[in-house]
Amino acid sequence: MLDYVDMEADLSEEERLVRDTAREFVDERVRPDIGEHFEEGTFPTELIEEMGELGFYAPNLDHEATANLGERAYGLVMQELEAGDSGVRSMASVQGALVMYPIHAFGSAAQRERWLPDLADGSAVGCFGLTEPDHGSNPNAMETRAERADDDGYVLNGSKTWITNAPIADVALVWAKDRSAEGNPVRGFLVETDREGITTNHIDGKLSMRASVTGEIGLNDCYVPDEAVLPEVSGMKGPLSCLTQARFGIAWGAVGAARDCFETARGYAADREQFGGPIARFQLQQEKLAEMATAITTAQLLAHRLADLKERGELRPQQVSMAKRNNVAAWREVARTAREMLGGNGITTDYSPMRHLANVETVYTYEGTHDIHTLIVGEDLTGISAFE
Ligand code: TGC
Ligand code: FAD
Repeated sequence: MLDYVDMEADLSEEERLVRDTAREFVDERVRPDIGEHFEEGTFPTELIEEMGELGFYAPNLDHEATANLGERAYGLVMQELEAGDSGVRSMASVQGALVMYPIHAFGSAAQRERWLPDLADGSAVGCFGLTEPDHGSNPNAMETRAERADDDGYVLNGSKTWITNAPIADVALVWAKDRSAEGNPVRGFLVETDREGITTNHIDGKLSMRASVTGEIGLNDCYVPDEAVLPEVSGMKGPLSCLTQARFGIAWGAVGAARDCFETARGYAADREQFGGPIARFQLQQEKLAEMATAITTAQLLAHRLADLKERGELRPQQVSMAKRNNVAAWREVARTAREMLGGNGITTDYSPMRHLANVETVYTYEGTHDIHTLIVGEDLTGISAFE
């Protein structure tokens, strides 16, 4: 398995164990059926509780319901899950980084008690509703609104789209503008999906991230009590800090997906014979392998460095943007090259690169598009915002 500069040597015993557990889970439970799920456009829902039992949801949170691992171990789990399929990593990212993290960081004691154990073991599923039909890259312009219903509740109206897990979620973390407070700040609302006034529709026709459930959320006079509001955060800092957690996981996941493409291409090149010998002997093919291995190693180093900074509490969101941007773009290039090295066989679900190549179009777009991360880093470097 590619680890060109021997990062393995720096892993603790616990980190190796966690990485191996996730790798074994992917080999045994994801790889055998994932091509079929991708073709059929279904998510292997039986894995939801299995991943909970293995502690894959928010293992980096300090809580009695979670695995209480460090940031590198968390990254390694995301790396191995995405080597299987982005849909599986997405499931863990949404549940852990986008729903459990904000409940842990900004929730009340009652909210933590109600949701964290069930989300950690996968008996409940969460989703994160930020994007709207007319507001993707600029969620601050959201139209979903919360209005005071009476003295102790809110009524939500609006719609969210492209929401991972929405059709199978038990709880939706909906971000909405609070019309009753000065400046209409964005607040987070934990909405049970069996409440009156909330509907979720399945989005069909995806040609990317097919082994993942995606949907819309409709809010039509949906009443929620005050206890549904995340009390400890107000403003865009709430959703954006969740995105920082998830983007960190994606920076690691990209390494896993790219590595899986590389290993598939390397193995294929050694076996496939043309002109009287393996295609791996051709300099053109070796150059492709060298380029891929270098890009993956660079991405891997960035991910490991991010984990160190995060562990020390020194990680800045802009550094996460740089890593998400670089690592996903590297994976996109690697997936394309690996697919090419497999010739005609490369376009089928018998091999992983084309599936990863289709998936990366989503990952390149969600959690902040490549362009948006360029501008975040650009602002950090110049002090001038391109968004205004
Ligand atoms: P801005 O004025 O820059 O900041 C508002 C406040 O937020 C703070 N902040 C952050 N905090 C933590 N992490 C970050 N990444 C942060 N970015 C900003 C900032 O310090 C400020 O705090 P304060 O205390 O001063 O109020 O915010 P803006 O509204 O102008 O944002 C600009 C921009 C473009 C960077 C932001 O809107 C953005 O990132 N847009 C991209 C949208 C996006 O990523 N959407 C993702 C939707 S969720 C998703 O895709 C899930 S995929 C599921 C899966 O993984 O499967
Ligand atoms: P737009 O914002 O309309 O962008 C269109 C194009 O314009 C892009 O190329 C973009 O880079 C470019 N652009 C936009 N602004 C600028 C600018 N200022 N400068 C230069 N170029 C710019 N969202 C959630 O809230 N929760 C989820 O769980 C979730 N899951 C998703 C799952 C899938 C499969 C997909 C595809 C998306 C998901 N999303 C989710 C939504 C995702 O975050 C958005 O698609 C993403 O933020 C981009 O928004 P948009 O699609 O509206 O594109």
